[in-house]
Amino acid sequence: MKHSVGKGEYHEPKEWAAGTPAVVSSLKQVMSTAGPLRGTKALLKLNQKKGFDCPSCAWPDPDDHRAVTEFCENGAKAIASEATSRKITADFFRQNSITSLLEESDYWHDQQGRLTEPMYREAGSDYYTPLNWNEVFPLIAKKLKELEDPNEAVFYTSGRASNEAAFLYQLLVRSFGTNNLPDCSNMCHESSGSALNAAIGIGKGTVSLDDLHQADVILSVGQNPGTNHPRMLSSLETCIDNGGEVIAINPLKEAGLMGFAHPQRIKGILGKFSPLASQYYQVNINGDMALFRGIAKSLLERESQSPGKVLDHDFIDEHTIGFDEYEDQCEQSSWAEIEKMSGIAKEGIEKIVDSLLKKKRRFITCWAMGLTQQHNAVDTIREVTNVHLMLGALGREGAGVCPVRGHSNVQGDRTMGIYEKVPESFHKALEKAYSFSSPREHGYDVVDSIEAMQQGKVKVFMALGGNFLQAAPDTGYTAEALAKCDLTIQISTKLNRSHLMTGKSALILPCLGRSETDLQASGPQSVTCENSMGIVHQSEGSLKPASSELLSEPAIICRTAKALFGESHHADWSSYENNYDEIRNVIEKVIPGFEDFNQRVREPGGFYLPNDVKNRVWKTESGKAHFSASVISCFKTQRAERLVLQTLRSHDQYNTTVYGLDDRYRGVGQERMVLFMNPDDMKARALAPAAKVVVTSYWKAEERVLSGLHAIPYDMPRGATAAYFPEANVLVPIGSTAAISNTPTSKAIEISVVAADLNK
Ligand SMILES: Nc1nc2c(c(=O)[nH]1)N[C@H]1C(S)=C(S)[C@@H](COP(=O)(O)OP(=O)(O)OC[C@H]3O[C@@H](n4cnc5c(=O)[nH]c(N)nc54)[C@H](O)[C@@H]3O)O[C@H]1N2
Ligand SMILES: Nc1nc2c(c(=O)[nH]1)N[C@H]1C(S)=C(S)[C@@H](COP(=O)(O)OP(=O)(O)OC[C@H]3O[C@@H](n4cnc5c(=O)[nH]c(N)nc54)[C@H](O)[C@@H]3O)O[C@H]1N2
Ligand SMILES: [Mo]
Repeated sequence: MKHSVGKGEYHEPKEWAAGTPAVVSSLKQVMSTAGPLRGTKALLKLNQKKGFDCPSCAWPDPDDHRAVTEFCENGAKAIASEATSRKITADFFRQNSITSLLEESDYWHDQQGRLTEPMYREAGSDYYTPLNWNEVFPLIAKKLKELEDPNEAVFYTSGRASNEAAFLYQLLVRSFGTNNLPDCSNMCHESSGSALNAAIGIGKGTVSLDDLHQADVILSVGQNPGTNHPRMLSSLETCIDNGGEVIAINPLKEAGLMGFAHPQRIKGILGKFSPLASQYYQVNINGDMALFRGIAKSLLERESQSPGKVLDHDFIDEHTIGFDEYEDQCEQSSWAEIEKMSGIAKEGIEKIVDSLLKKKRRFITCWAMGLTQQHNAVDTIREVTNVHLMLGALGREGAGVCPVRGHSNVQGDRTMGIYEKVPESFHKALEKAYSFSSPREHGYDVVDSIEAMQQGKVKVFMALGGNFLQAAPDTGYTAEALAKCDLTIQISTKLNRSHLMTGKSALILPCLGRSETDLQASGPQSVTCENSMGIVHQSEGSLKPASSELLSEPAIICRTAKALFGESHHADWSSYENNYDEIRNVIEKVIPGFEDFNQRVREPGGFYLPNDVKNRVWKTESGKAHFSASVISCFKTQRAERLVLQTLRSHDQYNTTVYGLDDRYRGVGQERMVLFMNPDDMKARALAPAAKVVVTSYWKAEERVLSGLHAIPYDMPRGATAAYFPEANVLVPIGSTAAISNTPTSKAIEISVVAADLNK
């Protein structure tokens, strides 16, 4: 049954993902935006061994085979958005003032097409006017040179930048004298990096696709793969075909975790789906640490009943420290507390443990933003790791931890040194390759950058991709912060709100996308990326660039550097711009694991970076893996009657880029201003289905308000609510960040909800 909500409608959510509807939806999008010729050409090159890397998610390609259609619905949509035949020219900016563009939606912005020429907003003007590239770089250099201190500039990166662009960018920034290199990771998997580095000595996942296929159990926790990593569904299906089991832990029943119709198999095309998760636990928001503590407690109880038979004592003795403290901590956590925090009964937790112990104890935990964007995210991920350590489920076939990355090269950007606090070894290696002294003072992350801008400490803000304003928490506060900068510079492919809420003056520098031919003095260039599983591979675009004015990201960085540092500098920027092999030659010198980079990356499929955990080598201070003995916690509202809001992605968006207004799997069409609520929570507030509501968020003594959302009933735990990112970002308090990682807590915000007519 369909019901209206706002300008759209909602109905029962779906119980399986992909299949023919996914193919139809993606083809429709590609044909209507990129057109049949450009669109088909793009799709045929997507994720092929001699093609370009999908700019959507970081899920790996199969090692052994590539189907002609090695893409998913959402990859196709990402390509359609990039390869669109629509264009934004100088005329567009002549006709539309910045104020008028701000009135339009994010969806409308994306629909306008590709940016095609550099544009400048002079201080005091409400319009962008064209600026020749020859004037762009001296202008940036002048502004940077005028700063009293290099730390007055901030250089943001979004995770689509290639390894080559990222390496050059951090070299430019460190040569200039600062570590102010915030990135989207600060809002994304920073908590995973912080937790895993401390626990096992590497901030990345430890498994390959083969491991997922061999696992007895895959736990999918706090992620929505049907929308955000659709190609992961075929790995889940393969695991099940091989006799494995998938267990889902998520407050929402996500279609892509319940069933999958493989769009490349006859069965799937006919709409027959395979069930995926055999157990589904609708955990409370942020109840995961308690749930994993419950798993650990059950393992310990079973061990005491059958000593020596449950835990992997050899592994614990040889490879770990801190087990005794952890055991004590587990004893102190009561079942009552565990059940209350997680919202899952002991019987459910026991059932998970039965599955973990059933076969060879090969299990993999996959997670994404449901775990990382929480106050206790680092503790939670350490708790997950504790369970792996108890069963020795790390560094062996079919077992390990798998933070499922977001942006297609967000992991690679970190490997390349996009990090506000790179380790000393990185600075030393950089100094060995170039005669300069790399600055050691830690830089600002995303939240620190916003605070520094608010305090007037930042004069120039440059962004290599992304949409800082809409991605960051507390939209109003971030907008004010950006407005305090003298100059904001956005290197972008598509128009977004960060081009419109700017510093006093602003530059838009349009660049090539992944799918386009990148022609430099030495010929066509390829770049490289690292996926979620540490495989470095090549990506070469082949579409005609959207405009002859576009420069590549490496070219923009090299020309900025030349204007800033002059021709004689410790780095040979011209050679890097002319031939990206030269960039790879220096990456090889600076970053471990890239030996014979140019040669190895040209082999089909690329190469794996070394991952010591796979060999049970722990690069921690002690040389062992570390248990973490924290008191269990769960986000609690200050007032009992308040609710917890998580902000999440719909099916028709890529982060802040809104491709369409539907969220097909959750049954919502043509309306994004919705608030998913438990039906009883709606009744308790006398909210009729689709009622217009006013939401207030609370942080310490601060309040933030968003009106215009419509509440709809949804199957989720009492007390939990959900709304879409980025519309709901105005409610995410700037001060509310995860301990240690400083990641905004976009999945746990205290709110109250009242009917809009009551609020008058
Ligand atoms: N098509 C598409 N693909 C994408 C993206 C996109 O926007 N569109 N974004 C990319 C990026 S950068 C990233 S980081 C990833 C994001 O991938 P996800 O992390 O899957 O993205 P979210 O929509 O934030 O979904 C969070 C999931 O966590 C669940 N969740 C929320 N709170 C909790 C909790 O407390 N516990 C548990 N167990 N679950 C919880 C939500 O119900 C939801 O299913 O996807 C990447 N891929
Ligand atoms: N409330 C809330 N906030 C969140 C999240 C959440 O779940 N809830 N998720 C967080 C997460 S996980 C992330 S990763 C961040 C994402 O933060 P960002 O990475 O900053 O945002 P994106 O929306 O991915 O950036 C889209 C823009 O990138 C540009 N772009 C696209 N392709 C290219 C390219 O090839 N080169 C260049 N130079 N530019 C390009 C386009 O202009 C486009 O408008 O948002 C975070 N914010
Ligand atoms: Mo992300």
